[in-house]
Amino acid sequence: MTTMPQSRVHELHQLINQYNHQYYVLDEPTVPDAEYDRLMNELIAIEAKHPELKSIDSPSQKVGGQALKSFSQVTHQLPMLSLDNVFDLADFNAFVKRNKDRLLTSKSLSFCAEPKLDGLAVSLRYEKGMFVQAATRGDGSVGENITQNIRTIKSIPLKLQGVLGKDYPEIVEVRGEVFMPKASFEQLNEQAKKRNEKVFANPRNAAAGSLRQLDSKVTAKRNLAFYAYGLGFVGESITDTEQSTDVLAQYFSNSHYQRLCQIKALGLPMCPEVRLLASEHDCEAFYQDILTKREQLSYEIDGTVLKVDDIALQKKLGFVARAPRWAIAFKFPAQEELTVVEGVEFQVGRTGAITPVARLKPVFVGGVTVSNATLHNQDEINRLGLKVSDTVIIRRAGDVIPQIVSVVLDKRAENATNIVFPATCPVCDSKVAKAEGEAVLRCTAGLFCGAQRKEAIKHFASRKAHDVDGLGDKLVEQLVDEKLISTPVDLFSLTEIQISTMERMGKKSAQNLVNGLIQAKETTLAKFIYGLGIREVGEATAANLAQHFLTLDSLKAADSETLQQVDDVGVIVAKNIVNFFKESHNLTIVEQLADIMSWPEIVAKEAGSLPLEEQTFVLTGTLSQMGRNEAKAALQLLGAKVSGSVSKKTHYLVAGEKAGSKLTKAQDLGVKVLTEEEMLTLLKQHGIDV
Ligand code: 5U1
Repeated sequence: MTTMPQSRVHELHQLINQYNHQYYVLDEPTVPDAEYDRLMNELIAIEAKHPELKSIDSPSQKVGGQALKSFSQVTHQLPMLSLDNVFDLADFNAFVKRNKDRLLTSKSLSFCAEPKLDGLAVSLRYEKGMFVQAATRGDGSVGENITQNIRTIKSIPLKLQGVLGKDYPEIVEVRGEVFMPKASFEQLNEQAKKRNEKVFANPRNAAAGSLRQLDSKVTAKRNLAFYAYGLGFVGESITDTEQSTDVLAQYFSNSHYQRLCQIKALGLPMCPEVRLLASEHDCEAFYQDILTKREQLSYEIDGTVLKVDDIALQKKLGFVARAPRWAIAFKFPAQEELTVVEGVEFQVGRTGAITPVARLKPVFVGGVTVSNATLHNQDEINRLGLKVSDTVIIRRAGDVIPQIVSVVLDKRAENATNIVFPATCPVCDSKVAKAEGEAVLRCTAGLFCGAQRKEAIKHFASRKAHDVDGLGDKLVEQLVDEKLISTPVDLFSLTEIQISTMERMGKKSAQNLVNGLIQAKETTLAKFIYGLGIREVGEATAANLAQHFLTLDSLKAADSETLQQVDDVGVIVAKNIVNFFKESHNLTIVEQLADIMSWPEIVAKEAGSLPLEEQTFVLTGTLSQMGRNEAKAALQLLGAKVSGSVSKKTHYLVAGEKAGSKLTKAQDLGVKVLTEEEMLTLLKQHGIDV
């Protein structure tokens, strides 16, 4: 029996709407993406063949339609309000006191507490349950008609759930925030960078840019999301113009929190972090809790919103200018600030990379004072269009290193000067060069360059390499400057007397260092390889190389093809390894070190003998009981592959604290997520006790 196209279209509407609702509103996807795509493609194909079956509420309408010439204007039936801000507890308490005084009460107030999303406020209008119009806030009275664009947002239903006249009246306006999830923002900017296009400074700008598209097909590709935060105009009949309190009371609860739950039941997404708090005394804990979770959330927020929950009290409290008296935004400390680039210095790293570093007028941002920011390379400077003396937006979020987001061109000083890269190495004056296809300029002198020599020795002595006790960065710098050492080999002939002549080095610390060096002589082949500091050979790659080649001699002799048989080693890493061992002075150092140091013989593993073989792990977030690299090495010891990015091939994501976009992606792909504890248990089960 063949199904009639009409009934199949009906069936597809129901299925796709149901899957959208499960995915976006309930956060419980029930079918894989591929199945969803198949159904959507089937619907699009039927509609193309039978245009008469294409209705305004078809889920296929979410792919965008005809481009507009301009946005028309929409007058809001009820004004779209904004919020007053507070930044500390004293001001929040003053807000509560003002409200209690006004209400002539000393009783506690219950609050609806919400994260404050960093997006754009919009008003969505449903008539007889059908989505008919969406508008931006604009000036609060008149906004722009962005209906076509909002239609493309997958989580916004084109039809309300429930029964007209029972669950909702003829007119329902829902207000909320359109935003771009962090992962989508990062992906969008990655693509823009690859195409040499302008990147967005933050998810809010990306969301705004995506909503202001006249061509809704562009918006449809942007993966925007929406969380409702309240009701706008609600009317019994399409012709109603005045807000009736009776209609509101007939259909909706007298608690703001419950109203949000009702909006959710109508099919619109509600932020899962929203809470009903019994008293104003719980608001600070909510603020702190959300602040702690901030980095882990898949969307950007800049504070919390606290609303007197009782609608009757809201009505009594009323409004001042454009903001309600009954709600306040309790904002987090700013993560973005303005400052001035006072100069640019160039640092030379271990691999000779010359990195421009902006010296900033010190500024307090994200909870700390920032006075430097890396500019990465020439491409980044070009992308920013940065000059010395420019006013810039600096961003510091969580533990991430501060970044210059953009230049404020309106504030450009007349004396702003171009940033010029040095023609020779700023440390050793040797030639500098840029390898083909690389954005980084490098000093070509290798270990003849003082800066590279220092960095190479610091790397050799670092915790993840030979962990030389008592040899800090400052001491390495002094020893090199005093010409007592120029390669890691020289470390092993330092005497206590020589060491004790260095600043702040007494007899005891000199003895400690000599002992530390004696201990460092006993190592493993993996650490030995890692300690050489070959470009892009990290701990994991070094461990894989050791396990594959078993001896230093076979690694030294390996050609590019052989090297590429090793996990994690691609063309570039293989080339770096071959080039490293081609350099005669590198070879001399490696041979001298190999004479001084020793490591146990490695026994070749039998295929299939390791418990986590064929299992791919990704580690993300901060692990509290061990470093990420330690965890990686432990998993690799059990045969696991540890990759840097989540894909369909990932078996497990280990999510530490403040896990971000990788966690979201893993959840989207249905990858199993392990906590740090679960990973430790797994390691323990296989004999690795941390
Ligand atoms: N989460 C949230 N954001 N936000 C913004 N709630 C909320 N409420 C708002 C606004 C402007 O206004 C209502 C208090 C009317």
